[in-house]
Amino acid sequence: MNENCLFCKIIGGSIPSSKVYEDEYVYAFRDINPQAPVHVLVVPKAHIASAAEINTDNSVYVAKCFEAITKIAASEGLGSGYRVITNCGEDGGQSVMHLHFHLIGGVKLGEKII
Ligand code: DGP
Repeated sequence: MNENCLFCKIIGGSIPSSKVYEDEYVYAFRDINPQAPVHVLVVPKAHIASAAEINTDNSVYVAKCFEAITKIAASEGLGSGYRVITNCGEDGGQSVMHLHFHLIGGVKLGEKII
């Protein structure tokens, strides 16, 4: 928990969110500015600043995020496919410095990422 972190505050409930999924390791909620019919942010409950901070001590949270993504994709009706994105650092377009995975779907996405 980082008291200055927006997503830590959302996980802790002091900032409201539209929760989609929660377990011991993961919290998932709808993006405030959705880019597709389904746009869920999947967030580890541990404060990991970005993908650049993943290591052997915290990688269980990453695995749990992807286990959650499989469940959320099913519950959101994304059986025909979806995209998972993590922005990392300034050049990667990351605006909230707490690791998160964008789960995007509900529409046929283009083949290009950028
Ligand atoms: P990124 O640019 O990859 O760091 O993505 C951050 C995302 O977080 C962005 O798509 C908008 C979303 N976001 C920012 N503030 C809030 C918030 O207060 N609530 C929710 N639900 N989403 C937020």
